[in-house]
Amino acid sequence: MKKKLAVIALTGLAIIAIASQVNLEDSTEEAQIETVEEIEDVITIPIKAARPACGPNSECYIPSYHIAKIGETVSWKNKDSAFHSVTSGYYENPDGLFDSDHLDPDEVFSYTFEESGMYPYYCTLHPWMAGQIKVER
Ligand SMILES: [Cu+2]
Repeated sequence: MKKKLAVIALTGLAIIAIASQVNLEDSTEEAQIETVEEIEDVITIPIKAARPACGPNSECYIPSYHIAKIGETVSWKNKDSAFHSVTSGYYENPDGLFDSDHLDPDEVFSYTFEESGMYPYYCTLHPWMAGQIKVER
């Protein structure tokens, strides 16, 4: 009788173990899909971009170099808890093409590039934040 109970208990544990494993795999897959979509569509201003050594590889816009096609709309999302901007030109030398002004946390700025060329941009609040968009035919 004791043996039978033990077998039942073990079977129960095995089912629970299998069930929880399946759940784990499902949620991991979903998380990966979301991450890939975000990287492809949006340039990210990472957490702590307000500090000089921001982001992995010291990138303050991720990616800091992006190649777009003519007519493509590029979006930037501020994932930091501080204000930032996406302003065309170089620090203290804006060229007037586009300017997000101060982006709140989680706010998105988008700009559509109509001509080929190199487009440098920066953050008006943090001199170390800079990126480039290359627009091709
Ligand atoms: Cu900034």
